[in-house]
Amino acid sequence: MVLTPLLQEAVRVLLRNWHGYATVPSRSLYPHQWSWDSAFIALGLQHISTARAATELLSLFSAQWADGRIPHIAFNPAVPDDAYFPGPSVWRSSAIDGHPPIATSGIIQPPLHAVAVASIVSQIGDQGLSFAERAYPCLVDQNAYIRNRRTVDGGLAALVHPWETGLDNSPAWDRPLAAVPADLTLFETYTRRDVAHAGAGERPTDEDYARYIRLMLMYRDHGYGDDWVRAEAEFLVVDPAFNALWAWSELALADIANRLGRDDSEHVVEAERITAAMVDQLWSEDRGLFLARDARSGQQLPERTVAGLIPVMLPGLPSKIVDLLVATATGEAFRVGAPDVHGVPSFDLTDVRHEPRRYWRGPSWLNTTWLVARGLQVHGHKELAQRLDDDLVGLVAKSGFREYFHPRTGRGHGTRSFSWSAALLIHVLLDSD
Ligand code: 2M8
Repeated sequence: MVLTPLLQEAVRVLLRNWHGYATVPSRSLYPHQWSWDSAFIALGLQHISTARAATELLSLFSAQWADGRIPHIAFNPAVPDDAYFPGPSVWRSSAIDGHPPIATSGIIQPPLHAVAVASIVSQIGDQGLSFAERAYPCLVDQNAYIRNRRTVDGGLAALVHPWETGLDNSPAWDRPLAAVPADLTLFETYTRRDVAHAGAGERPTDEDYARYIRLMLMYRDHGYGDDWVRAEAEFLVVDPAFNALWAWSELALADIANRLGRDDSEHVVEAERITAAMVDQLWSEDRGLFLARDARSGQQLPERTVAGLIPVMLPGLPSKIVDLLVATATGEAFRVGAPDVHGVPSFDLTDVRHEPRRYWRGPSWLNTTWLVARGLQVHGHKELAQRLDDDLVGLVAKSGFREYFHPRTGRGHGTRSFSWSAALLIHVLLDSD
């Protein structure tokens, strides 16, 4: 296969960020293994080496807790404790019964891993079955943890920390976070490391960080207990993107079960159940997309964010909802497909809080752009999906493998040589599905 210079550079980014058994999102800003990053990374890695893509995911699964949770960070023991904040000495996972052999965080991230495993298994064919046999029980336990330990009334999963959503400082979390005290004296004890690697104007604020640290310390000090957190946490939200990815992962599990000659029916039923609950509880006809919900107050959170478009990937959605989602995606809030907008902006372009350079408050990210594109494809909107794939390639061609991009100018922001930007470029250009 002849690789274009852009593909060659993407491969180089992934090779440089590989640390022996997994890939760091970025050598400087994120020097450990992150959960949902590894799923995106494996989708790209499989085109370079299916064995390496399988190793990426199996490494993460070796950090799974006895209760089934796959932690959002698996720390690399070779990296100094203070290279990333909060590091292993702050999370203290080794104090927990059933902790894995390496240090980890104690929260989770969106469960995209079954989708990555199913993709790799279909690429390898029958020789992939031994990988599928190893991965399947880990994935089943991951989803059982979400269902048994994280659902709230109505049966959808609730998240206990903005980091669990993956869209950390999304404006959708502003209201629920307002109930969490921001104690800036924390920074007399702790030092943020992120702002040494990316501009402070492109990262969450100190107030946000103080709240993030308070929430993690409280969960930690209650033994990462889910009965406590669902009853007492200061932050508890139901996120449409997380729940959609959970349903999608059940569909991927059905696919894997089929290949392994097992009964797939419980996965199919679970995907249908989650989809129906989302339509019932998170769909907003008025706003034309899915909205997050504050599980403590029961209030819908009105912000239009990319997380509300991501459920378009669910094949079981009523066609009227799909039509409205497409109208919202192409309308004034996101302007998908317009000549002067690149990718899917993470937040409503018309909202006064839109910040085109600040992290999850406006920039276009390649992972969420890719997810929306896949959803559009599922429902036959091939041209729009292709336009987003072209945007993804165009953003990298113009600005490099940046973490996120200004939605109007296409300029790159955040860290450089970012792994999922490289992996998804490879996947979009080389995937034959
Ligand atoms: C960002 O989140 C981490 C905390 O998990 C951070 O800001 O330090 C988010 O973009 C998240 O979605 C991503 O998984 C992580 C690593 O790329 O970085």
